[in-house]
Amino acid sequence: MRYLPIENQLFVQNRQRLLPLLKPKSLVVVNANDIMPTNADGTMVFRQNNDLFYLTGVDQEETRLVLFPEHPDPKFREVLFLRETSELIEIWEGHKLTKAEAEQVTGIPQKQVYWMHQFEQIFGQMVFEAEHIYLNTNEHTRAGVEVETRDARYIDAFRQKYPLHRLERLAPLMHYLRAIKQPQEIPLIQTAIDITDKMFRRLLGFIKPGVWEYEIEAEMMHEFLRNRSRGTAYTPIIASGANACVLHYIDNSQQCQDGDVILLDIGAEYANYNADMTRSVPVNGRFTTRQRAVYDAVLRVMKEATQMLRPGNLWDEYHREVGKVMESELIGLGLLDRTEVANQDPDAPLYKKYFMHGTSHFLGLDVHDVGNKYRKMEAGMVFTVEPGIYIREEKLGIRLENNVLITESGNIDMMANIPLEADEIEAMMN
Ligand SMILES: [Mn+2]
Repeated sequence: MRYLPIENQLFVQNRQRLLPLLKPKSLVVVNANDIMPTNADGTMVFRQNNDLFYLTGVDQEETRLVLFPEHPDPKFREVLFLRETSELIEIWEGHKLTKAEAEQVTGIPQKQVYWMHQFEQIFGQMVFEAEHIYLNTNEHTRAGVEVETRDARYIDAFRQKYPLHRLERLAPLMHYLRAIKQPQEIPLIQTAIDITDKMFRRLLGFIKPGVWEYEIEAEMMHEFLRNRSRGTAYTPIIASGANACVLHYIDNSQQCQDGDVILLDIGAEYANYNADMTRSVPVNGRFTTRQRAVYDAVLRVMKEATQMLRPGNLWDEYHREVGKVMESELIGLGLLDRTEVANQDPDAPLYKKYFMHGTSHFLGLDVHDVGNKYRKMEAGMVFTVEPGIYIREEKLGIRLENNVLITESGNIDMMANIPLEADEIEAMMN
């Protein structure tokens, strides 16, 4: 792996934290992701299943974890299955985990690590002792499930073979655990953020009238890759001028014009963890009076929203409160009328014309990380805070986004080091 080794204590603890959430006599099966195809014999870069990674640290395809904490025989309480390597695989694909290495990565004793072709034989000694079988599905609220995952195929195969076992959903338990970041996860997210910081400082010295958005993307990639990152956490948005009003603009194909503001929604990946940053900077190094007014309005909303990310607060209420702050800023900018706002339909507030997305989402192994929005905010949760104002008639879109760790007493801005104030941005560009 490109990233530095992670102490296996994290994965040992994650498995231990799952156990009290299971019903009595439960067995859990978690599968790796597939290597996704492109065309012909082409494949995408492998991306591990985040739940499997969270419970094992194994970053390799064709891996399966089985947990059965109450199995009478201790050697069946944690079992890992790996792809068995061969000379052919060594020559064509390179090194795969040995059992000893798997123990090092996961903390599962190597006598409980098997090759995948032994699965049925070992699993047969486990499954009939279990009452409840927890299997994994993608329960992300925004997932468009078009592809059948390895987990989904496994559920079908399991049902065929063991039709009378009671199936349970693992996903809500994983969402519950993963929402609260463990102390060892914070430095991994922080590393992704620090790499993003380096990248942004580099871009501030590079952006000027005439550069193309894709040239900025190339600079970004250079900085990420030389810092042990696999690359971007998500498809980057590098959107100058009117492009910034297209919320998911990813073409990055236009030339940056003198007088435009460019919106950069870019985050690095590190060790499967993600940063999610947005900055909006003037292409020529100086905001116009109007651009600066909109910039400072977004920044004030961001600062007020950040104050509200604290233990005990509820997601929906938080978003309503941020909406009110945004409303008054939009009135101040002359974009909304005070009387019309007073008479608006509360279910369709007028501010949505200029700020049409949410302010925050969970962040972690997924960029839009798993977590339940009806759960009160708690120490250990990591959120983005990302207000924006998009004025299509002015070809101006400004969004600012930081990543915030909730603590017992409030929160820590994990992006506090990344330039944010307009004066600082301008100084660094000139
Ligand atoms: Mn975001």
